[in-house]
Amino acid sequence: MAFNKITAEEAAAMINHGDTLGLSGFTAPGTPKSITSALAAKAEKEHEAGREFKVNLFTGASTNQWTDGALSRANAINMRAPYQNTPDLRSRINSHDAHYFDRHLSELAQEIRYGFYPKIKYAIIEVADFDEEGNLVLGPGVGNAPTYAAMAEKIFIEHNAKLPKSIRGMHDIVVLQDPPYRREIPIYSPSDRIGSPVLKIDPKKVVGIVETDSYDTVKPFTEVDETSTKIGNNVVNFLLNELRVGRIPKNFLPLQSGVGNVANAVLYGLGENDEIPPFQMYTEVTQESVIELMMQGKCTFSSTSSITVSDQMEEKMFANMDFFRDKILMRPVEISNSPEIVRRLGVISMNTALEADIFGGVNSTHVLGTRMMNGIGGSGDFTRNAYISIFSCPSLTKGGSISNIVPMVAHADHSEHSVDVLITDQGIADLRGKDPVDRAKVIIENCAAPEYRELLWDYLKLSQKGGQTPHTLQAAFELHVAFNETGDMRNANFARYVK
Ligand code: 0RQ
Repeated sequence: MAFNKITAEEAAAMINHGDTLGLSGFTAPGTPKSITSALAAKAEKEHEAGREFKVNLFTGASTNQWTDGALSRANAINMRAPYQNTPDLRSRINSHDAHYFDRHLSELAQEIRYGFYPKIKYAIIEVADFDEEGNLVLGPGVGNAPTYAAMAEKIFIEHNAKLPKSIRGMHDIVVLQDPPYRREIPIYSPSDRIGSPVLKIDPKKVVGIVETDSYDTVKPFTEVDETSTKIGNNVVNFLLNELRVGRIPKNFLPLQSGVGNVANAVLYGLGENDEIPPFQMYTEVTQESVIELMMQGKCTFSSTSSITVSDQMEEKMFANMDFFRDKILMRPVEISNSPEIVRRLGVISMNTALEADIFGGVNSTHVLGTRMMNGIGGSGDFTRNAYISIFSCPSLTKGGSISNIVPMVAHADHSEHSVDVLITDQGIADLRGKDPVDRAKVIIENCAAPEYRELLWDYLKLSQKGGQTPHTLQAAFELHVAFNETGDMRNANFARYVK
């Protein structure tokens, strides 16, 4: 059965207002590039003609400029899950044009199968290769592609000429059985394979295949700044100490790492340290620093849902697939982020907070408590189940007018029950085994910036009669209120609450 070759515009013409789309990929890699931009152009025309046009969009995580970027500029997104990081979509979400629900990444696929959300009309799957029996070789990002392909009424394929056929063998594709038939996931080491190298789809569902030819345009890596280097060094020192005293086994444990500057600084720091043995990753995103550590022999394996690297690095990797084929396995996000596996393997999680409170609560998502930044992503999947869960962030933001250590987080993503260690450029707060007041003392002393320590001590003193977790509720957001009113948290004043 030969698939119909169609243009992106022909595909977009078939998609109607109100349809629900499920896209392959995880971050930019593996995400379709052409049908979504044609759809954005169609939406703009529909809007000019005075007609409503929006689609529901389900992905693996964040996407690319041709998807969240183009569709949100065209105001063509209605429902959106589970994660995003695009400025245009962020504005649409915060102005309620797009209805975003921010989910733990490991959970969305099963919830789609459970029937919690609208039915997927079209899956759009990017491939490196395919045959007409419906065996698809995915690109450098999987996300929820297997579930979307299985649940969708119809499928569009985007065949990207930039992707080498030799990527075949780097995927481990499986769709879990749902309760009451779910069994254990038989992964006992990051490199264990449990599925197929190809995504098998029903060829009868394929409406058409669109040819594309583009890298993922992930921003090239920027130099690690001074604050990130300090945070990175503190994380490395913490892990080294755990290793020395035997709380981390001698051959180390698999690592999960968030993305961005701090994550890169940590990974480079681990790479440079001779006392840290070569390690494996069980993570959701494999970024540039990990690839470099692989080439140096310091990272020996990465289980992931995507390879998120710059175009230059993609080109280098694609020319060298034989080297990487036995070092990376890309999985659906319900496996890469599976709580069961994270707990079993003893994964050490390392994620970034926007702000943390003096008791160990973490806000990963909402700037000053109300404006969505990106989403919880996989941070909860890993944090809640980690062997040791680490959160890090700079102690200060916006030139010191914001302290990232506050009395009470203005939005709670990770509670103190899940956060083991908090690390900033100032130092390390090991929260394990400490009651709330002792956590507060170590966080204020070791993690807050010096210019905020007095204020935070003032808050703790003010609240000392306030129960096991001593808060003064009317003053808990004094720092946030001071920022909103004066543009600087340093103008907070707890004296006015003293009776
Ligand atoms: O604002 O863009 O205006 O400069 O927030 O902050 O310091 O650039 O931090 O890029 O490392 O992102 C938590 C958002 C950190 C990210 C978060 C302002 C700051 C800046 C961004 P500007 P930075 P990073 C793996 C795991 C959740 C998902 C996750 C994230 C902007 O790590 O999305 O962990 N995490 N996934 O100025 C007000 C504060 C602030 C603040 C920073 N306290 N108050 N603004 N900012 N702190 C990946 C996946 O799941 C796919």
